[in-house]
Amino acid sequence: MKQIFLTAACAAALGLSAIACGSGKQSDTADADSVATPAAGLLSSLTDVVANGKVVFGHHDDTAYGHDWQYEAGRSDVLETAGRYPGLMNWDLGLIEYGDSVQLDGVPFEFIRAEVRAQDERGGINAISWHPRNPVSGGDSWDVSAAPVADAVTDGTAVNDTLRAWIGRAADFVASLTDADGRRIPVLFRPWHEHTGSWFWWGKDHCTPEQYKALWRLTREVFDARGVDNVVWVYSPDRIAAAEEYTERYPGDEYVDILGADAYHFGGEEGTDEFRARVRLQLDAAKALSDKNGKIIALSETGLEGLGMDHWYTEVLLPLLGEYPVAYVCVWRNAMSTVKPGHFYAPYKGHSAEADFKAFSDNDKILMAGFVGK
Ligand code: BMA
Repeated sequence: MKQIFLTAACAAALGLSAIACGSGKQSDTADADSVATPAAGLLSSLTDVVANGKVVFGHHDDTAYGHDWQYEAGRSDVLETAGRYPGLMNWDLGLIEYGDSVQLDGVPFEFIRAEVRAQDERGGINAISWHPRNPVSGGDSWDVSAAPVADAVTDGTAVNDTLRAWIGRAADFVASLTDADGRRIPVLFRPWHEHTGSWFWWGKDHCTPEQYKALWRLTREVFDARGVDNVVWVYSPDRIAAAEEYTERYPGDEYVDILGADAYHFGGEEGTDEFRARVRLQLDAAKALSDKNGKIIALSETGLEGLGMDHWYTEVLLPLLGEYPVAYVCVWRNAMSTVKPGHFYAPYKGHSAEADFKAFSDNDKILMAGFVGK
């Protein structure tokens, strides 16, 4: 990943959130106090992507496993169907909070560290999501039997101590992602995602807007106290009933770099119109905020589980990407069929949507690995 030097003014022009850019250390004099962060380099690349009318294609856990394989060096269902690795790979930190060595879907953290570096070396980018466990019930992210956010954001409580420690472990892992020269590799980080739904313990029915915003502030506080400078922060609401819901829990421009949207296609062919409407409602809201604050936007998670439509990529996704200046789009994982049958979002070798996916990835607009620095 190319490194760039920026002044505070440049960083502001790029829309980089204040703290990631080293606020507090900045001055108005360009030479006196230029800042160079890996995060700024990544944001700059993505700003170029948007300016050139392109979109980076991403896939979760791309090289960890696929439809019928796992942990085979160099393998990727996307590579085997599109002919190239995705431009973005997403990795999830679930269970890092416990200090475990393997994340929630069985991927070793050391594997993730190596793959982040490999993806960086091939001219692609990396993103990180996090499904932490419920700090009160001990259940998973989807366990909403206890609502811990109110206590978690209140200093002096046991849950606050726990969450600070958990976020600290996530921050330490992210800070430890380095290239062969020891330089930190920038990543997109998308904490507390899909909070406009109520399926996660940080979701809308389980905390107030103020508490949710405080959760972001707490997260930034812990990362920034450690000097983690390789994070581009992504805000990613899921479904909303009206545009106002997109901003209701927005933590503020100083905490966020990219305005994302998570939106899945449900119900196969029949669900297409509903999916389009949902993506448009969310991206219209992201775009409206972006018009005010200059941040770039993204379709941070999407997909059609099981890919039951052979032309979904060229006929549903690609036209939608053409309607908005999104920097990237990321589809979810291809679980091994023996572990979670039918849970895949990119085709695999021999799947009937293979040719369509290849055409999608070959489209001029779509960026696969190798795009960085070009
Ligand atoms: C969900 C599914 C689960 C997985 C979780 C975290 O969308 O893919 O099987 O455990 O994400 O990666």
